[in-house]
Amino acid sequence: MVKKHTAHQSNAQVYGSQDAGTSPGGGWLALKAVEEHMFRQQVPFTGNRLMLAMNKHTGFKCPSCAWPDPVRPAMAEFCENGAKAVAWETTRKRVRPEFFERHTVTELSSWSDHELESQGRLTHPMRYNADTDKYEAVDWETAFREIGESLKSQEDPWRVQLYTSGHAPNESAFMFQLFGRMYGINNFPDCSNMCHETTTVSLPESLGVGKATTTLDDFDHTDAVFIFGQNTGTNSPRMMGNLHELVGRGGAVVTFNPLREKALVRFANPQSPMDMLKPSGTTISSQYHQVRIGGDIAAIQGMCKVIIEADDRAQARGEKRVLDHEFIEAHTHGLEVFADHCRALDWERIKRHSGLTREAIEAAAEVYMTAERVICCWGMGITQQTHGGDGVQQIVNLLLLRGNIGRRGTGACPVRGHSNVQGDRTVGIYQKPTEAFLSQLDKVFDIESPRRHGDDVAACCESILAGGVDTFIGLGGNFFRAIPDIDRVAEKTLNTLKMTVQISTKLNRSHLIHGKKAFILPCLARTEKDIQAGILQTVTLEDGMSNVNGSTGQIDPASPYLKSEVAIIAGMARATLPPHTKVDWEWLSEDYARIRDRIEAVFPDMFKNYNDRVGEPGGFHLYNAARERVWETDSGRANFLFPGDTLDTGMTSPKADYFQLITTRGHDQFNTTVYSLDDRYRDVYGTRMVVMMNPADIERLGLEEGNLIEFRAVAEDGIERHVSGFRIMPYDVPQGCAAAYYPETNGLIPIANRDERSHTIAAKSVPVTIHLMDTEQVQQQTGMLATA
Ligand SMILES: Nc1nc2c(c(=O)[nH]1)N[C@H]1C(S)=C(S)[C@@H](COP(=O)(O)OP(=O)(O)OC[C@H]3O[C@@H](n4cnc5c(=O)[nH]c(N)nc54)[C@H](O)[C@@H]3O)O[C@H]1N2
Ligand SMILES: Nc1nc2c(c(=O)[nH]1)N[C@H]1C(S)=C(S)[C@@H](COP(=O)(O)OP(=O)(O)OC[C@H]3O[C@@H](n4cnc5c(=O)[nH]c(N)nc54)[C@H](O)[C@@H]3O)O[C@H]1N2
Ligand SMILES: [Mo]
Repeated sequence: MVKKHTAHQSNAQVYGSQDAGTSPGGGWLALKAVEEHMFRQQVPFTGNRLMLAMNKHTGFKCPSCAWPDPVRPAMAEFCENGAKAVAWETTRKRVRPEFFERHTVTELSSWSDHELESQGRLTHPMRYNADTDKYEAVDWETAFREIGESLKSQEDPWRVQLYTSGHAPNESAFMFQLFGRMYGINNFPDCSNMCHETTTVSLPESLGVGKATTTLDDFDHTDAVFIFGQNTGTNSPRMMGNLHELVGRGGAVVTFNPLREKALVRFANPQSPMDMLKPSGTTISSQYHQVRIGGDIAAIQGMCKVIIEADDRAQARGEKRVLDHEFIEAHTHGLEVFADHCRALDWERIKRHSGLTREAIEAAAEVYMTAERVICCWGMGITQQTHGGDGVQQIVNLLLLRGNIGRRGTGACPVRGHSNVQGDRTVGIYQKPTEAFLSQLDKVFDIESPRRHGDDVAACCESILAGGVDTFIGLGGNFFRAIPDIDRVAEKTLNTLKMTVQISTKLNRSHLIHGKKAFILPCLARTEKDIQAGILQTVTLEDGMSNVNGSTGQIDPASPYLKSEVAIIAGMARATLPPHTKVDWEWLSEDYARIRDRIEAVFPDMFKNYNDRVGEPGGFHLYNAARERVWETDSGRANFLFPGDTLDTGMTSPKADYFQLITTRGHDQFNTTVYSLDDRYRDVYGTRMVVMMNPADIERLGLEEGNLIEFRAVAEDGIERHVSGFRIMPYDVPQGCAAAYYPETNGLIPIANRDERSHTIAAKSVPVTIHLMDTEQVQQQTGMLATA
């Protein structure tokens, strides 16, 4: 157990900040929000009944985040934001062909993302007509035939891009990659390239695996959880239950985040009657460190310095050592070099780059040293950084110091985003496939997959800009809203792409940023019954801790004209690939168990007895070598890694003339899907056009609360990027840092602003300057807002 330490005893110790509002995260407001969102989507009754089937063995998996379910779920195993996602998906509202008759694409382009998606579910396949500038209904066979003809006429297949959003289950993702490889490409940009790709690339260098080494059981047995750059209360609210429980049994939560995220400060668990009676909920973070943007590397190395020096002292005095030397000797490589680097670090530099005091870093290190078992979690605050991979590897270094990997109650826990983003990669959505995978795929299907590596999101965007893309097919998601440099890429897409195809459930921006030919192919959603050849189908998903589970839709489809993702991919593949190929797409799509058999054939160890095991309650867990202390790295050991000049994190000092901007999610959104304009956890209501700034910075720039400002990106490529109309909101954020919402700010982010190794877009440190809008601009803007 954790020894009592001062920070912990004082209940909540906050470094560098005043207190955050009085209402906790969660609580009655969370229950009220669930009701409201269901009511707005006109699903009060079916919604409630449906919710009981969520995350249950025979039910459907939540369409929201990738946090795992307990093996024995509660009566109602869902959270506020999962309920919002279900309400949004099961809405009674519909976008029928008549809707498109009434609105041209040009007109729809002036609508906000919220307005577009809130029209409801798509009902018919649609084809763009350039003469009328409208989408018109088309039958499925015609759509498939024309898509097939267009793909067949493509001289260079590499000018085609196949995008996957992490919502797609294993079965669709596997079919999609098979289609792409048989077509002859490895261009598989996916949402992960904007998300945890940083982890996928850097974690294996350290540990040999790219996935979490934890399971939920470890959360039940840990003493302390460190959370770096992950907004738990909004983005994986069910994890709040695990943190709440940990705090209840005397464990510690230590948070590093420039913003004081409300639920990580205090939380009232809606599943706990005791909590709901307390006006302020339960204190979650015993320490909350408001690190500067990109300052985690410095903060963690500072902690490592404290821990290593404490170990040096213990050695000198002949006392019990602080580091787990037994583990280090048996399992790791590179400690000495790393330890020397940390010992030599200068506190002034650590403080300047982390934005934290030495006392704060020492207090965090104290919790780490006294806890027997520690888990470290991280999210987009770490991965979406120009030195994101280094950040991930410093977290691993911290864990390795005391053998906090591969032991019950410990581990590295990247908190993944989309509900199947991890599974999509597992089954082959990858632009850099290994030879082992390709040769097995080729053997199973008797095909010849291309070996040349393909494009990720950054490369795909650059290729569009360079005129290198003719066709874009999106399996879910909202590519043309989620990407960086959105304005430039959109303009080029509209002018140069020959065809865009979007497989979607709801109307979004990516339908409006289209090629000369364009199709919207509406698909079944996860909550809906997917019946093929008379049989109700189950799909499978891998959560963020490698548990593979089945998901079976429960309600009738939003429209009789919808097809499943699998059937749509099969339809396109049949129409595109030569008829003599050996894959019987129709046969596969008639029974998804056949697809799972093929997945098992390609990955015989990982997916052994796939169809049998997926029927078991709780599904099955995929083997994770690092969890077993087997290190599949070049050195055959877990590596302590750090960059040469570690603390050069691209941080500006508070006096420098530009800011680092965080682009982040509000509480009422799922990525580019905006449920409402409120962000209850940050006290923002009725608008998303705000910039959160430190009061001293506002004053320094001669600005005032409520002023309308323009962001201008700072970039070396000489291209001007700006977005305007954001109101200044004084906020508890370190100086030199600012925060605004994604995707409203995506036009500001240069594609080159990305993690060096993985190319993950650095959406959490966008260099910008902030300017007061002049009267003319304000008039234009408010005019625009009034008409929008
Ligand atoms: N309800 C809901 N759930 C979701 C999503 C959603 O949009 N809505 N999206 C899903 C997806 S795809 C993903 S990837 C996840 C995203 O979940 P998160 O990883 O939580 O992503 P963000 O909301 O972008 O917030 C990142 C956090 O990092 C902090 N941060 C920014 N810069 C830094 C830094 O330099 N250091 C540190 N330590 N912190 C920093 C921000 O203040 C913020 O609290 O959630 C998933 N779940
Ligand atoms: N500036 C900035 N940019 C970012 C981020 C950031 O933090 N800041 N975050 C990045 C991250 S982490 C991610 S993951 C990406 C997200 O990028 P995407 O995954 O591309 O975007 P989403 O907003 O999740 O996609 C929403 C759309 O998915 C479709 N959809 C919903 N359910 C289904 C379904 O069951 N099947 C199909 N076929 N379609 C469905 C709907 O039409 C909906 O409009 O954005 C990235 N972009
Ligand atoms: Mo994500």
